[in-house]
Amino acid sequence: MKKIGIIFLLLIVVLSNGCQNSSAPDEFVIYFNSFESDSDITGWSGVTKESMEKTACPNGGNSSLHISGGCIQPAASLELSNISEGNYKISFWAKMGQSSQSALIVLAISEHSSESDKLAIPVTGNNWKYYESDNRLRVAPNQKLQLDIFVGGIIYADIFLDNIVIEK
Ligand SMILES: [Ca+2]
Repeated sequence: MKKIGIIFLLLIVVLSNGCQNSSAPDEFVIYFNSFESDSDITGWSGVTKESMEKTACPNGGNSSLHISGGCIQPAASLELSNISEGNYKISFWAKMGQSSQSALIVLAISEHSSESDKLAIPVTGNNWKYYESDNRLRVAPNQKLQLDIFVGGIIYADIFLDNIVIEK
């Protein structure tokens, strides 16, 4: 019985060490949105409660954000303040309303237009697909992040977005 007890204790030590290692991630999520309730559009401009649609990406709950546009300005935007300095990346699920359409999802430093200060991810196709930025965006102290959804140019287009994650 004693041996079993010691083995059991060793097992607990090994398991708890493993837990300690995995509970110290160097990345953390600063923004997540699956657009499941009316309050999820808080902070967004160009978006209303009617922008929520009852379609979702895999493991994305029941609804998503549906944005349409036909303008070269962003159809919808979100500004994030109180961002600590660091390197940020973005991921999300998206699909276009029609297969011929496309959109551009841009994560940028607010009030900045330099190409190096943004992550731009083109979205194509009308099936749900996972998108992730290849690079990270460097945010200096006191800078704000802005997420812009460009959809449609001269021609009208619409996009569905779900499970947006911005992480450091
Ligand atoms: Ca959702």
